[in-house]
Amino acid sequence: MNVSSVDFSMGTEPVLQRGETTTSIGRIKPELYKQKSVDSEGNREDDVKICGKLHFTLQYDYENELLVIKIIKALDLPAKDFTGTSDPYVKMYLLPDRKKKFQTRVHRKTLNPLFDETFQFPVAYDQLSNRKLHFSVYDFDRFSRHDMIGEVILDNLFEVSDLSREATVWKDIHCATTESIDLGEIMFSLCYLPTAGRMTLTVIKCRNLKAMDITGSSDPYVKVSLMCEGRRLKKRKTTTKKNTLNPVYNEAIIFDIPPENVDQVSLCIAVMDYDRVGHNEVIGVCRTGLDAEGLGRDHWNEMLAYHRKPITHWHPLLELPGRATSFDSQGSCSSPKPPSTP
Ligand SMILES: [Ca+2]
Ligand SMILES: [Ca+2]
Repeated sequence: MNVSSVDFSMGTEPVLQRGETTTSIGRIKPELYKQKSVDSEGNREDDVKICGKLHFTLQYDYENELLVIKIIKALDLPAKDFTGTSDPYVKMYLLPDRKKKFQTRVHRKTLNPLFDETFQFPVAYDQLSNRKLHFSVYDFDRFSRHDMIGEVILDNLFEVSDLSREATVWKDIHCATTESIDLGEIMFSLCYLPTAGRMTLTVIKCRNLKAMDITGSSDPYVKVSLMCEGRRLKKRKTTTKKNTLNPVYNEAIIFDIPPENVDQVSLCIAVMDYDRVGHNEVIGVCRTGLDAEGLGRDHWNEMLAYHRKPITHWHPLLELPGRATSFDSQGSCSSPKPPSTP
């Protein structure tokens, strides 16, 4: 298809068609999504499964005001790939700040990776007691979403020592659960009216969004792009909700898409953090359309199968694909073995 010849003649009302919203909201099926915060709060401790161990050291550099973390290795990770192995790497935050993130190189085909990498978080000593160290262990996959294997959270940085000397730490890795989706989730409905050639996406709400600001919160808005063969045809956004990780929108976004074009387009949905100063940043993205993966594709198909009915689902937010690509192209995956350490 020749993209430039497509004329989708988009609707001009970007947000909040009152009638639309009410209809969409009225038809949310509770069985399609679970209120996790309610269901799983009580017995969380008992439910924690262990999937390996993480070995690292901690030390505070008083002179330069840096928390120095050396990730040494992980042991006994679970296999995430068909080959019976995994391609692990570790991501790290010093919560509540999530703008600064470090990650190790990827180690191919091993369940006992030797990382041996050192990272430094700039932080004043008197702030350390307010911060938590968060490690998440991932399995790299070249062609799909990277699976989260598990996580380690160090609530109290002084748990092991006063950090004036290098402290060695071994921690159990807690298996990833739906609670550990680390960028958050978005709920939206899709509804297609073939006779009118109109698609309505209603952004309902988000939950457990990643905090992007030093306050431990974000100022989220949702940007929706109508894509066709890699090109953005149209862009719409919701209002911004200040200082929240669980924003509620209930805002409808309408695209005019003739039935003959519905197979050629997809939607890229990005949850963004608004910043008064500097660039707004992407918290996470998800896609829906025939060429999307998994739930993104299923949701689109469901919309096409049930015309005129708003179909609602929660979607996990993923990292911007560009980041995974750039980190792949650094060559971190090309060597089959980690560099030998003397
Ligand atoms: Ca893998
Ligand atoms: Ca912000």
